[in-house]
Amino acid sequence: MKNLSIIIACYNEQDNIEETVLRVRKTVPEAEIVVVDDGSKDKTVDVVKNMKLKNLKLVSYQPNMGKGYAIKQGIINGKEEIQAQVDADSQFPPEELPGLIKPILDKKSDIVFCSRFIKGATVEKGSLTRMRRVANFVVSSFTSLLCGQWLTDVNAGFKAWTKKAMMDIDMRCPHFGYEPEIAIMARKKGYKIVEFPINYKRRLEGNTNVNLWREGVIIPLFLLKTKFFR
Ligand SMILES: Nc1nc2c(ncn2[C@@H]2O[C@H](COP(=O)(O)OP(=O)(O)OP(=O)(O)O)[C@@H](O)[C@H]2O)c(=O)[nH]1
Ligand SMILES: [Mg+2]
Repeated sequence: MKNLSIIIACYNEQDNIEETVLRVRKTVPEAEIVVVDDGSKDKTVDVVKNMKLKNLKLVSYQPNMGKGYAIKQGIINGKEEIQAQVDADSQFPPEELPGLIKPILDKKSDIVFCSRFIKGATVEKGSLTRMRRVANFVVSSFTSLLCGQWLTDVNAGFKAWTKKAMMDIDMRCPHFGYEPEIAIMARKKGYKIVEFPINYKRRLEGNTNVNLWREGVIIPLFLLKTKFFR
């Protein structure tokens, strides 16, 4: 696939980033890969620089700004018309990229969200705590109410879109609320979202960066602002 940019936003992923980049390259050899290092404090940047792969772009800055900000840098720096976002820890297997972008190639949709909770999806044992499942359900339901389309897994880190739609949506959220923001703004602007079932795995190495308490307060407030004041 030529006209494809893969965006990998990462924060402290020195033990995972190389494997994820290589798996992406193997799956979609002709795609551009844009790694956005969001102020990592470990050796993520050195690992990527040492890879010396063709068509691999590194965007790097300090300090850490949040995943939403990083994804936006990936969208702006990715030069191709179709883009996909892949988490750096390969929990969403990069091998499933062709299926993820298919609805866009078939002109059935502008935006694809993967889902761990629809027919055809699987979740590896031990990869999701009960607390995370509940949080996901709450965020997805709240987002669905605000955007008027039933979405089952808004927080999954494996999505595809056209660059045109995303530039129009103009994401402003710097933190983890960027995913519901995309959903709300997409529906406001008339873009279609479809869901794609995924086989979710355990994180390769390292720890989660998600702080449920922090996100639980900030995200709903940001979404209400997005819904009613934009
Ligand atoms: N750019 C950027 N990326 C981040 C930040 N926090 C997390 N990420 C990336 O976002 C992805 C998801 O974050 P994780 O910490 O894996 O969250 P999670 O998958 O819900 O939690 P685990 O199941 O423990 O992996 C990973 O690729 C991270 O590297 C951040 O502050 N900035
Ligand atoms: Mg993860």
